[in-house]
Amino acid sequence: ESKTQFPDPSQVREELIEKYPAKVAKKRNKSIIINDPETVPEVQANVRTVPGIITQRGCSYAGCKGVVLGPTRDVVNITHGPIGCGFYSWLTRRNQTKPETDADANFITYCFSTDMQEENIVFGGEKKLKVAIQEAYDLFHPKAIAIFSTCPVGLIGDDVHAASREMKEKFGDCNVFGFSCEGYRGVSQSAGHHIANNGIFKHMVGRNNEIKEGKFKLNLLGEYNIGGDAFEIERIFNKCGLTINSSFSGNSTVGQLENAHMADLNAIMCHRSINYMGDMLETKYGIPWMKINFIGAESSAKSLRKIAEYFGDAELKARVEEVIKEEMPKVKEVIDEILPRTSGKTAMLFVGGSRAHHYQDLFSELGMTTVAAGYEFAHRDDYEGREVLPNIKVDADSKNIEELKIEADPELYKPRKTEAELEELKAKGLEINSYEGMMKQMMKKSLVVDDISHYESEKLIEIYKPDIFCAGVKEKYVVQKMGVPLKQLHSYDYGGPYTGFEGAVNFYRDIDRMVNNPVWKLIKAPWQKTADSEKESLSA
Ligand code: CFM
Repeated sequence: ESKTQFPDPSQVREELIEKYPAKVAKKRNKSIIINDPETVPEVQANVRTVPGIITQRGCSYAGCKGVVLGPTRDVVNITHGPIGCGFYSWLTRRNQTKPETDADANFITYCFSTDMQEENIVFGGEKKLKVAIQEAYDLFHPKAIAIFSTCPVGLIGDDVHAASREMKEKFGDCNVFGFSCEGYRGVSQSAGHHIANNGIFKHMVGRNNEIKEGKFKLNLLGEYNIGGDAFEIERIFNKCGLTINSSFSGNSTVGQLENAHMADLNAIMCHRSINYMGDMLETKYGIPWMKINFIGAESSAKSLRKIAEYFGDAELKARVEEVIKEEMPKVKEVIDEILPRTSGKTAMLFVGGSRAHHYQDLFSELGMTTVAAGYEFAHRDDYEGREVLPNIKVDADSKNIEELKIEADPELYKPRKTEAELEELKAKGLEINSYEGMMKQMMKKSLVVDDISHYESEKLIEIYKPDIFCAGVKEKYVVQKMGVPLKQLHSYDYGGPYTGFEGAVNFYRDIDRMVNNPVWKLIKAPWQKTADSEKESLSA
């Protein structure tokens, strides 16, 4: 059945915060926003979760080691800490990689950790760390070894940077560097992204000046190849004649990251996790960045056109149009089949720092409405837009450039476009060095909730009874016991890819199977049980 009447959002907000103590209610009120795409309201984001609230968030270590560095296959990533952090970040993100030859290094399937014991906590763990680095070097002779600090490392004061420097000097042919990404830093995994970006920029980018073949070279930023997403983008790029110079960091190699400064454009998928890299590459080397989105068939077509417009080459533009024409019919065919069954249904998306936005495109292609959405750890610019909407303050850590003392490199700085050319592209509606954000694209009066709590998600489900809820594995089974299917947008529930044209088809089919599965109607949600027992007691 199609839903056209939605609950009154201000009443919903009241209900969500009514059980909280006054101080908590006041704070949460600033993160629960009624959307207006015309004049996007301010959202409180990237602030500390109130202790005691069950949040969906992860930690700084997860953002640094798991998210940004994790997908690079030929770097040995050593977790310095007790074994749990290493173990639980061992391939659980489903980031895939494809070595070009059998001889190419691939350490992704390994889990490296110093496995700190009580003794190391009491007497210090640096010695054990250096032994671990030596062991990794002797066994694998990798191009690079990265060290990731877990919470106790910061508490006891092990200097992972000094240990890394010492070992790097000793080896001579292996780049060793550390990250102070203790889980408690910042308020979420977002701090870890920032730390990772700074470290990669400092220790890797610019070490390899190789000029790759290809007329249109771009870096794919913020695409991590979850469920093979980057493979589908690569397939499409190859057809169009676009070359991925380096990928941050799905299906990437050390060599690629070191070569990032040789591209002509940074195409950013996930702005939240990698915007720092975009800014730094622009400042130091003159490479502009552009927001793209390959989640959704229409969005993929739009993104390809944006990229072609940026390069401004007639042949490329023609080829892009050909590819779109070739790819769209199979997408259209599936949409035509599925749309009558999905149209009018509703979705809620609470995930990460970019997918809660991007996946709305796929749902709207299925004729479904997003009634509420929010990020776990994004910043205001991911909601409200960055540099495109008037009167909205940018909080995209532009300070970062000054703090790291990043200036144009006199040898390698080469503006890829003149100021006039950039202005011209902007006039054509291309988002150059800017991002519109989630709210501009969401329905008026939809709810936007930052860092949603477990309690709030249950309440929202009770009030809206959405046809599908999108979050992660921690939420999945609780939500499904309420009679609502949950699609994992982090791991894709073992599915994917969901990018590009073939990915869109995969997603349509998966969602059709979920929202039209009769099994959900056989489950009684808690509120249905109460309603029934009340009815019974009334009639008794
Ligand atoms: Fe970017 Fe990501 Fe996301 Fe993210 Fe993540 Fe992820 Fe995510 Mo999970 S980098 S912000 S820290 S798109 S791991 S691949 S799915 S929360 S929405």
